[in-house]
Amino acid sequence: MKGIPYTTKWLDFTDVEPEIKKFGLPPNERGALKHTVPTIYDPNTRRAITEAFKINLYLEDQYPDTFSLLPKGTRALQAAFSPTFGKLLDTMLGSVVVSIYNEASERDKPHVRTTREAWFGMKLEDIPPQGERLEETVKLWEELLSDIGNWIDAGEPGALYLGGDAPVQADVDVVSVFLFLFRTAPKDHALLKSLENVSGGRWMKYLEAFSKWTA
Ligand SMILES: N[C@@H](CCC(=O)N[C@@H](CS)C(=O)NCC(=O)O)C(=O)O
Repeated sequence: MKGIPYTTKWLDFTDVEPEIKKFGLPPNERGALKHTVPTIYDPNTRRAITEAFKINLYLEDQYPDTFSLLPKGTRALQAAFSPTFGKLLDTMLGSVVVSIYNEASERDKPHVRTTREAWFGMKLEDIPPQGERLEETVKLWEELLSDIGNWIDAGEPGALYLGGDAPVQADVDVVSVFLFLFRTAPKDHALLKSLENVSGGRWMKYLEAFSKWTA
């Protein structure tokens, strides 16, 4: 989105920790995992930076003339949005873990199973919500979507994004959760259907607006 040239090195889950450790980075400040992707290495400064938000701050500081996702004056409110992003992600995560496990390489499967079972405190196959738990999940998901939609509407008239007529980091957080869900959830999953149908399909338009970056 910032127009900075980059290449991606894709890693198996099993290789994430040992590969990231090679940069001599300290363990993550947040989350259950010590070393994670995304991590970047910037050959211009010979610096490695890990954790999404820190990477974003680094890129803002290092490349100030590029498109900004954290414009000055929006940072406090974007920080206030962060717990909503966490809830949105947590609400959908349980619905996709089995698909991720199924898609993982044979080499990765034990790692994916062990870490996810430890996080959720249950057997992998029991994690995806069903029945009453699924209904509660959909309700929470729709409440979060409704809050986010109302906040967008409370901005400039006709605004498409939380950032107004251009996306900010909070929008990237939201659309990333949607893409994660689309790419990993079973095609007929209730969360996907609700994303497609609530609020007159506004979230499909939102995804479409991002397609120039996400295609
Ligand atoms: N706090 C980190 C969390 C990143 C994270 O959880 N990354 C996951 C993939 S999205 C990961 O590297 N997982 C490796 C694993 O599951 O072993 C951040 O904000 O970047």
